[in-house]
Order: sequence, then C-alpha cells, then structure tokens
Amino acid sequence: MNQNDLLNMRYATIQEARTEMSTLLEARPANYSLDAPLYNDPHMFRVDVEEVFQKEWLFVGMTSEIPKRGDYFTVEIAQNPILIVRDADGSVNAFHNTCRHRGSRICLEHRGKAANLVCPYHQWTYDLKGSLLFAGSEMGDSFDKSKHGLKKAHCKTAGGFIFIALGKEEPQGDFDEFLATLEEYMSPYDVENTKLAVESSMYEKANWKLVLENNRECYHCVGSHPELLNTILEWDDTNDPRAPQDFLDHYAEQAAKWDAEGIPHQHRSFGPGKRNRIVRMPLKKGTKVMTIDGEAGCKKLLGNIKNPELGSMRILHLPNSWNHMQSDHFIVFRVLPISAQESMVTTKWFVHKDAVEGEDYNPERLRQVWDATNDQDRVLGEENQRGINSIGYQPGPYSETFEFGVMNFLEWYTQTIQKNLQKNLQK
Ligand code: 3BY
Ligand code: FES
Ligand code: FE
Repeated sequence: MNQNDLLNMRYATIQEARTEMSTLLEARPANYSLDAPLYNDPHMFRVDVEEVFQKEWLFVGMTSEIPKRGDYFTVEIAQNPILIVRDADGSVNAFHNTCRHRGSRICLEHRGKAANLVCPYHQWTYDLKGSLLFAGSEMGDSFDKSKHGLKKAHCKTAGGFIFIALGKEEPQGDFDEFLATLEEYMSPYDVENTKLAVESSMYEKANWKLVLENNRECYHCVGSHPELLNTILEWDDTNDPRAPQDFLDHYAEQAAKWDAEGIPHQHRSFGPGKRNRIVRMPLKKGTKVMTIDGEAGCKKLLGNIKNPELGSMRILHLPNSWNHMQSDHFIVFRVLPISAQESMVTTKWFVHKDAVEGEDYNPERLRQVWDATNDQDRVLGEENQRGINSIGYQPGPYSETFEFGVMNFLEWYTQTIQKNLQKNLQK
C-alpha cells in the first residue's frame, strides 16, 4: 500500500465503505463537488471498481484496430486483464485474459495477431472463440476441455466502437437505443475503412472521477488550453444558455450544409445524467479540424465525407470515454482507473486506411493539440487531487451555466452506485 492510500484509509471494512458511500451520496447536494473520501479513500475506490467498472458498459477501443482475423488488443480494467479479439467470422469478442489452467495472462502484448491463443505458461491453446483446443496429454484422459474455455465478457459494437461489460449479467438500461443512434451517426465515417494513426497513454495522479469532471466542463479552458481554443467553441449544444447569437448563426449556417450532405447533427442523449450523448458542434469560423492552425490533419477525408468543415461530433459515454469525430480524422479517449489516486488516459487518432503517413498526414501534427491539452488537463487533475487530500478541503459549488456537464456526470454516478450497491447493502 502506498502512502496516499494509508493516509486516506477511513474504513475498517469494505462493507463499511459501501454503507458510507451510499450515505454520502444520498446526502449530497447536486450542485456541489463530492466529499473527499469519494476521491481518495482506497476502500471507496474498490467500491467504484466493483459497482461501476466491473458492472457497467465500458468503452475499450475501435473495431478498425483489429481489422483481420486473429488481430487483438489487451486492456486492463482495474486489475482485470481483458483481451479483445477478432475471430474468423469477423465478430469481435472480449475475454478475460486469464488462463483456465492456473490463471496466467495469455496474451501479453498491448496489441498483436494470433492464429490461436496460446498460454505462455504451459501452452494451453484456445481458438479465437475462446474454446480450449489443446491442453496436452499431461491433463489425463478424464480432463474435459469443453469445461475450460476462456471466460467471456459482454461485448457489443456499434459504429466502430467496442464496449464491454465484466459483470455476470449484462447491464440493464437503454444502451441498445444509444448503439442504434451511434451506428447511424457514425456511418459517414466508415470506421471499418480507417486505421489507427497514433496512440498515447498518459498516467495521471488523480482519481478517475476527477479526470471525468475535468473533461465535462470548459470553464477551465480559457485559463489552460491555448492550443485547443484555436479551434474549439466551448458551447455544448444549441440550447446552451451561454451561446451567443453569432454562434447560433454560425451553427445554423453549418447545419444547413450538413443537412444537404446527410450528415447527422441533432443532439441526442440517453440515460440518467445524459450518460450517453452525441452532438455535432461547429468549430471556430474558418477552421476545419482541431489542429494547431485549424487546417487539415490528413489530406484524405474519412468515409464518404465531402465537406471538410463538419465541426466535431462529440460522443460521450460515461463512465470512461469522450470522443471527437471530424472530417479527416477522429480522436477517441478512454479513461481507466488504477487506484484511488491514479488513472490512465489513452488517446487514439484514426485516419482513412489508405492515407499514407508522411504524405497525407503527419502523426506529430495530428497529435499536437490534444497532447498539449491532455497534459494541461493532467496537471489540473493532479492539483485538484492534491487539494482535495487536504484537511482544509470542503465540497464546493458548481457553476450551473458552466459546469452542468459535471453535475450530469455526478447525477449518473450517484444513481448508478445507488442502484448497483443495493444487492451488496442488503447482505
Ligand atoms: O472534450 C472536450 O473537447 C472539451 C474540451 C475541454 C472540455 N471539454 C468539454
Ligand atoms: Fe496457462 Fe498453465 S497457466 S497453461
Ligand atoms: Fe481540459
């Protein structure tokens, strides 16, 4: 256990932390930041892992990262190693990356390709659907291979997005409705014909909720994000109470062109706290995409797109993803919890699969703005965490006009924790 965990441990048992979390969330005023234990207590972190990250739908990556049979990538959700793999019939499967012999991790690389999945320890071999093909004669005649296939996680794809859920039961709710909309809104981008151009993973010394809270508002943008503000408009949708007339005019003008091209842009949201949300927002007048100068990041436009000025289609999936879809490249973001005060933010940039590096796009230029923005947000998140660890910290008020996105996030978080905790609290 590290120093931070020791200093912030308040409860003797996990059950006590569950009860206390429920009590704190019940008593919480909706427009205030959370009490400190919810951001730094190690037992409360474990409750977050159990009730959110081991039960809810999570974004892990895009289908075009694993275009062919046997292509895979791995991801670690808290301490759960997961394997995402494309099988022979083209479907995407998610497995617990833990061998049914004695539990070793099977695929060790971050990404790769395999004809079969072979455990490095004693070479038990699974096919791409997770069935155990081969365990050697060492296991004896009575050994039943059919009872030792890989454990599956729930896995759904739509519009190129891959979501998984680790719980026994599939999460309840209106997720399929969101997926249908995602499919429709993503169709112009033709994700199957894109490729990963560049990827970054950033370690942040902050609770995962602070990473999300930071992303859900642009109150901090003026003070911290000069590169991003070359192109982004901070209004959240056309109903944003802050949106001035010249923004509304700009939106109307752009939307007319999008409509003419059949590009979806109406704001759609699903679930408590707008848990899943899609909206297309124009970028600043005269800019095309979120590069340092607002000019193209890639010479080839995505899919069947003709208009380079599609703004950014923002896709939110709580608890762990926000995304920016643009005319010539798109950027996906994934947040994963590591410990009470540590998170991992992974960012991936995609371009048309036929785009040639060095000719059509330059990875350094593609990533420049969001590398800078992510790092600025990392510092904000880490300082937020350090201040919250103080005995002087007391929950503070959100601005209802600038921080409604944070309030929505915490509304979803509160409802989800309370709902998922029910069974455990009755024990
Ligand atoms: O995710 C975004 O693009 C913006 C920028 C910073 C705040 N967030 C709403
Ligand atoms: Fe995988 Fe032994 S642990 S083969
Ligand atoms: Fe930011």
